[in-house]
Amino acid sequence: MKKLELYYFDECPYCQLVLRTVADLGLKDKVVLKNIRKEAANREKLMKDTGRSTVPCLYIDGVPMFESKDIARWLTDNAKGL
Ligand SMILES: N[C@@H](CCC(=O)N[C@@H](CS)C(=O)NCC(=O)O)C(=O)O
Repeated sequence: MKKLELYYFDECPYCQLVLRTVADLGLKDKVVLKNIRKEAANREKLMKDTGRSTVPCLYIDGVPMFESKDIARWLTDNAKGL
């Protein structure tokens, strides 16, 4: 089972696209949400790992993936095996 962590914040429309995809695919219990506005430590971790604070960012087994459309596509393609 893959470890999935989504770095996001609520007001970000690109994050909302990914969050909707997560919900639509029934993956809410499989994706750990890391709000970067509510938890400074989440933002710091994202910055430390990637040098960026851009969201959404999905960590897949510790490897960060940026770009909402790429993330949504990956989730859709892999949902059955998660
Ligand atoms: N093309 C990107 C756009 C992501 C984006 O612009 N995110 C904004 C928030 S809505 C952001 O994180 N801006 C701050 C930054 O890039 O440091 C995607 O679709 O994921």
